[in-house]
Amino acid sequence: LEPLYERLREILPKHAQDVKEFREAHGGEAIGILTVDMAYGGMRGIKGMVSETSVLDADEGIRFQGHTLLELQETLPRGPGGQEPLPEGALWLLLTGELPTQKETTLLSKDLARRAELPHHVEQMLNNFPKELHPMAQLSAAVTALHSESKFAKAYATGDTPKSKYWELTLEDSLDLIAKLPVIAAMIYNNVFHNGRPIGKIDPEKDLGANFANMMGFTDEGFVDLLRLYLVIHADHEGGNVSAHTTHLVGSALSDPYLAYGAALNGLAGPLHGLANQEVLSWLTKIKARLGEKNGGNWQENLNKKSLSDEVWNTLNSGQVIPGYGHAVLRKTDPRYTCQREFALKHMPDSDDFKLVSMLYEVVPDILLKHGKAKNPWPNVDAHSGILLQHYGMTEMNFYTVLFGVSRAIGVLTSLVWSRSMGLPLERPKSMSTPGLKAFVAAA
Ligand code: FAM
Repeated sequence: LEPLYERLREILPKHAQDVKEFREAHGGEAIGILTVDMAYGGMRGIKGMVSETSVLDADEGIRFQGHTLLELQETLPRGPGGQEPLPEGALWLLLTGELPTQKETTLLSKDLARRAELPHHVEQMLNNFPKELHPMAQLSAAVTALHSESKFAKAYATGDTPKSKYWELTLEDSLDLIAKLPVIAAMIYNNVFHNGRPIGKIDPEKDLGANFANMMGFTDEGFVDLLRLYLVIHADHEGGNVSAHTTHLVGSALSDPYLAYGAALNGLAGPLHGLANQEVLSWLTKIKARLGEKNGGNWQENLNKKSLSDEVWNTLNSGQVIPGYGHAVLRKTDPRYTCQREFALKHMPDSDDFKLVSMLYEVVPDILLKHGKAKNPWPNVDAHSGILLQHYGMTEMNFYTVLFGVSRAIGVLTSLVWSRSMGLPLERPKSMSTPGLKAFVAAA
């Protein structure tokens, strides 16, 4: 992987120097105001951290190193026989800021295949977990246990590793982890849902998405391509979301990438973050059951805007959120939703589940606007992903967030490499108590 390292040895130190000069010239300039509501309100709108890999625009959605997802679907190298971009290409782009060639992407695919093997103790641990333990808890435990492999932690412990070497060691661990995640995920999938069926061997000639699909027992080209797309669009969503911010925060203590990402996965497992994709599917399943209740299970016959509106209102009136809708930053339809909708229009236009999701898209935003709480009534990434997986036979919904977890590593770990290259310090914002805030406001 020398060409990638060579490129990064040019790019990252230059960027760190640029940041140094920028801070020297403008370090004291104000970039926003803070209000009492922001302190209580989950820090929404506070520009309080730097993340170089991607930026989220409220209307337009995410850009990876300046490129929209739509552009990336056109420009990133594709897998053999596929139409969707390769996650390895997104990884190269997020790391370097440059679009990779097909050759560079293939180089990365081969390198990741070489790094994929798990240590025996992690395999053993995964095989010993009870099937009832949620797949996300299994994933985060296994990632944390991979700490035994950390090159960063080993080098740091010697006491004579200069700070200038931190980013390379972080990158080594990050590539190892990104390569091992599909293997861990496939083992969890096969153990929990397929009686411990062996995952087979990684094929060094295949890309990450194809190997991942094959290890879980899927060979359909359509599924392989969907998985590639899935792994690209979930990879990064700027720095403030729970999984990215956790990686950044824990990594800022110089905990190695395995410890930092293990922590992030515990945040991704929450229903307001990554677990929403599982929640959407169980919500859709309940809606279908109710629509089919008086109809011998034939829910399709009762599917209309009126019956769906009633279901949406029922959910809201019982005090629950509509999973897959709303966002802390976005104020329009998530382009990650649109990518998946386009995929469905191409590959499964006649699917009943797709009709259901499409009709919800017509119904939910108006209802959320009438309900008057959510600042964003539009769908996010999680509103769509489940039914695509169902279509290809991956029906086990409590596994879905694990796929998100395999993908999210690509963005947040590359961001961690950038952070180490810039020498960003321990993150430690100031917190206040309510009496302290009241006194501050009274004195102002
Ligand atoms: N359904 C019903 N109420 C909603 C809602 C939704 N989909 N989205 C927001 N609200 C409510 C929210 O609960 C809050 O109510 P309270 O004042 O009673 O606490 C109010 O509207 C204002 O919230 P907001 O400012 O619009 O949203 P937040 O920034 O606080 O939260 C989300 C953002 C994503 C947590 C929220 O929209 C939500 O709970 N959505 C459903 C869960 C979901 O889809 N999460 C996945 C997000 C996704 F992009 C990801 O991380 N993978």
